[in-house]
Amino acid sequence: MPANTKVRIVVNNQDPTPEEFESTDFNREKLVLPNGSATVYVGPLRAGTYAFFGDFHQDTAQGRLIVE
Ligand SMILES: [Cu+2]
Repeated sequence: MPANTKVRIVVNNQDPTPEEFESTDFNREKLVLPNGSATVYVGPLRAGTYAFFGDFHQDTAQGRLIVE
């Protein structure tokens, strides 16, 4: 995503169990219902790489947000 810009991210949960979209790097936490979606506003952020994860499935649900 672009640096120094506020961005709207839509998180889709494509299975029948709840998940929580979470990042300590950019300080967000939002429940995503089974087969549902949630809107998260992120930024403005400086250029860099920011980690996020699914709090209920941290063994596999890991991602990186690249800001440039
Ligand atoms: Cu959490």
